Order: sequence, then C-alpha cells, then structure tokens
Amino acid sequence: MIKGITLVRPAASPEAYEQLSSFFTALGFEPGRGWQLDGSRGAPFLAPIGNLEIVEGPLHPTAGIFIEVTNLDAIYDVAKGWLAANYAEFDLADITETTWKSRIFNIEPIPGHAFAFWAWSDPLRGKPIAIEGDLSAAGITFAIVVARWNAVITDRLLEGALDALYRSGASKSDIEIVRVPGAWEVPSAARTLAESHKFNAIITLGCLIRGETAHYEAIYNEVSRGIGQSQQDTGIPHAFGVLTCENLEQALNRAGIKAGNKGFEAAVAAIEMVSIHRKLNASNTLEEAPQ
Ligand code: DLZ
Repeated sequence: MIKGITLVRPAASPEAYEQLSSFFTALGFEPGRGWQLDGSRGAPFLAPIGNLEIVEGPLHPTAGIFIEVTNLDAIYDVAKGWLAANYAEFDLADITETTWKSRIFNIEPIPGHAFAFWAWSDPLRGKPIAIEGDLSAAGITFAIVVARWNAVITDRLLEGALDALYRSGASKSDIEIVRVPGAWEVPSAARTLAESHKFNAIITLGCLIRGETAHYEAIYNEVSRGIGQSQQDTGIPHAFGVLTCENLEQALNRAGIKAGNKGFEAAVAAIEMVSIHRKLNASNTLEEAPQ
C-alpha cells in the first residue's frame, strides 16, 4: 500500500536550513516531526494531499515543487512579507494566469530553492467534497485499553494497534497502555482515561468468544454500550476494537491471521477521528468568528 510521498530538499548550510524552515512556517505549513541523526537533521512540513505527477511536453518554468493553496492572494502577501523581513531588496513577480484555469506565482525564498504556489481560478474546482480525517498520528495522544482475557488474541490486537500508531508517526511517549482483566472492565477504564483529558483518543481492545462465554450477549451489550456512552459523554473518540467471535479460529483470523488485524483498524479509526474532530472544530470556529 502506498502511504505518502516525501520531497527532500537538501539545504546547503545551517542558515539555508533555518531560512527555509522559517519561510514554510510563516506560510502556515503544519510542521511534522523533525529529526536529528549523525550530523544530519530534517524539518518536515506537511500538506494534506500530495501526489507524484509525470508530465510530458513543455514544463512550467519553475521548480518541480507546486504547492496548491486555497487563498493564493493571502499566501502571496505572507510570502512577500517574509521576503521583506529577510532581505533589504528582493524580486517577487506578480501572480499570473496559467493556461490551465488557475493562477500562480513563483518564489525563490533562498537562491536555488524555487517554489510555485497556485490555486484554481474557479474556487469550487479541486475542492474536496467531504471533510475527511488525515492519517497522521504525530502530536496525538492515545490511551489503549486492552483486556487480558483471551490474551493470545488481545496481545495481537495490541501489536496491530501499536504498529498502526507508530507507522503513522505517533510517539512512544504519547501512548499509554492500560491492561484490564476482561472485556467487562474495558468501558470503565476507557471512561476514566477519557475523563482525565490527557488523551485525544481512546482505543479499546478485547475479545469475547461466544463458545466459551455463557453470558456472552450480556457482556457484549454492556461493553459496547459503555464504550459508546463514554465516547458520547466525553466527546473524545473511542475506537472499538472488541472482537465478538463464535470461536477461537474466528478470533485468530480477525487478529491478524486471515482477515486483517482489528487492533490495527481500530487505531487507524482513532487517528482519523481525532483529525476529523479537529477539522470540524476548526470549521465551526471559523463559521462563528465575527466577519
Ligand atoms: C468471565 C469472562 C468470560 C466467561 N469470558 C470472557 C471473554 O470471552 N472475554 C473477555 O474479555 N472476558 C471474559 N470474561 C471476563 C469478564 O470480562 C470480566 O473480566 C470478569 O467477569 C470479571 O469482572
């Protein structure tokens, strides 16, 4: 599965590194998790959508980096302000029309690093038709509640959940794992963690097997109700990773043997829901803001 694309721009000096970082921060890019290793360092800047485009025929005169924005004039003003703050003299060409129904401007914040910023002229063109969550877990805090009952299954669910979180950029220090005796205890631990407001999302993991649990229905109903209620009452996303299976074979299949790993899926859902909550809250705030 292709997950993302990273364009690497080597900075020729520490000053170039700092200046480019300052430029992209000023433009409102979301910073990613930086790194430092063996004399190298990296400062990632995240964009919600990326793609790799193969082009034949004449190319636009700038660099290969095209950054699509929603409000080109605002970005132009910020970019111009950044140049003015960093250089006594600078050259910034006006925004121009392209042949592909959009507007564009080129900028070289430091020599050798050229970027093109552009936006569709038709404001509805290229706009996503739905709000969707991003799958970056960087900067998100998670609590995972995992039942010890049927540990052969729940350990695999936990492994799957951690795999999803780490591969999506979560930090070890942002993940709290809480083990409870059985599925029955999952909702109360989940609720306590949610009410602590230390976590952006709760991931619940457990496994109920009908063949071995006479009061399976009673436990299942209460567990799902309790987790749902904690989510509703606290407003914090709770991902549901409690398996309800007919037998052990079915449980193993859902814990990574054949039918995916439901722990992994629950963790991905948690990441996505945190992002959706943030986007919905941001758009509500914008709508409520005075004009
Ligand atoms: C008691 C019990 C039974 C019979 N089966 C399961 C199960 O399949 N999965 C599970 O997670 N927990 C089970 N439990 C334990 C209860 O969830 C609970 O931990 C105990 O009843 C103690 O409150």
